Parts: sequence; structure tokens; C-alpha cells
Amino acid sequence: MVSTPRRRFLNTLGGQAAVAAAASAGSGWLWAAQAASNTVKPGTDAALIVVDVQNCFVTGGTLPVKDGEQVVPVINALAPKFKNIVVTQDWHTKGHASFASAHAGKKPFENVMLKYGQQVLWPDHCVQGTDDAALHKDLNLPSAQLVIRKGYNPGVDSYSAFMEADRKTATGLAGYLKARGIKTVFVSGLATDFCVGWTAMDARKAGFKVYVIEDACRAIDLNGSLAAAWKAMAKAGCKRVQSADIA
Ligand code: VGL
Ligand code: ZN
Repeated sequence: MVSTPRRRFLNTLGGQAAVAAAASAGSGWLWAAQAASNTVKPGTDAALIVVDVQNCFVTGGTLPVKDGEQVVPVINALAPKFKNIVVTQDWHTKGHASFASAHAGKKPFENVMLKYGQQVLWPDHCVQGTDDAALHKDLNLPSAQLVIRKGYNPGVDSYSAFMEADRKTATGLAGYLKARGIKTVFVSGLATDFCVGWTAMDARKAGFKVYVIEDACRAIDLNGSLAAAWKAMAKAGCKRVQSADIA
């Protein structure tokens, strides 16, 4: 169906009318109407992408995301609802260009201009083969089919699981998903405003339908980056959902 602005307007009105009618019928009905309208069931052509749930990004890691470990039970509970699961790992070389320590006089969370553009500088993190780069030990995804590693080119970062920061070098994930007939991806993990956000937006660019599961993610939130990421994701057509909305 063609989604014209007018059609969207009508749909919105219809939705509000339905909720208003349900409200007058009692709060139980209101809840049921809202739950029904938000629920989404991943089909056989959907994949859950679990982004960077690694020791580096949780408490005790080298680049801890606040409450990062809290995504683990949420993602474990979601996993049985998906036939297809892909896991990513941030996987940097020692002395990687995204590390502040690789730039004289620079501190973590400052910016630098690299060949491909602005780069936020981070503490050394997720160095290949270290315990810091390992997946969180409580992540329980026995049915996951692919682990894709990114950020392994010494001079180029890769927040996105699809495309490196030069915006030219593909990781191969889009080809893998397409070859397997995947049409929709659900994105979870760390961090909402960096690797999750870039992965979600690149998934849209690659032609996938995209849901971002908000409570299955946690953010770094550097200078308003979380609000900016949600805005950019919405503009790119990523749908924001909660784990409770997934059937
Ligand atoms: C990430 C900053 C640097 C992430 C990775 O996983 O969001 N953030 N490297
Ligand atoms: Zn990184």
C-alpha cells in the first residue's frame, strides 16, 4: 500500500479513535488495544542483531556503558523468539586510530579529524583476542548463527556492523543477510547512540525493515548523542519498540 502523508494522517486518526473508544470501555480494554497495536512477531525472515555485548562495554570494562550489563537478561529472553540471530564484536587492533592513546596530546572523548572525517577518540577498548573484547559471559545465545567482527582495520573505525566509518568498506553483513532471505532486522545491544544506531541506520540503507529494541540497548550519551541518535534513526525509518512488544 502506498503510504501517502494523507494516508498516514488517517491512520493516526483511526488509531486515536480506537484508543479513545477502548478508554471509554474501561482501562483493561485500553491496555489491550495498545498492546495489540504495538505487538510485532518476528517471522522466519527476521533476524535479531546483538551489537557489541562485550566485557569492554559493561561495568569493569575499558569503555563501560552505564548499566550496559542490564541488556543481557533482556536479550537472553528475546532470543528464543528469533529463528535467526547475528552477534557483533567490536574488534580493534592494538593502537587503533579510534584510540585517544594513538594521537599525541589527545584525551578520550575528544575529536580528531581522520582521512574519512571526524572521529570521536575513545579509551583503548576491545583489543582483538583480549578478555575485554570477549562477549559477556552471561549472554546465552546458543542458536546464534554468525559472529561478525568490525573495527579491525587499524586506521578506520566501524560503529556500524554493515559499513566502516570510511562509508565505503562493507563488512559483508548485508550480503550475508540477503543471501539468507532476511528482510527485517531487530537491533539490540551497546551502545544505542553509537554502534546500535549506526547499525540500525545502515540496515535501512541496505533495504531492511528495522526495529530498534529500546530496553535491549543502553547508551553512552556523549554531549546529547542519545537524543540525536533517536532522531536520526526515526528519520531513517527505524521503528522504536520495547522488548515487551515482541511476540
Ligand atoms: C562503540 C564506541 C567505540 C559501541 C564501539 O559499541 O557503541 N562505541 N567503539
Ligand atoms: Zn570501538
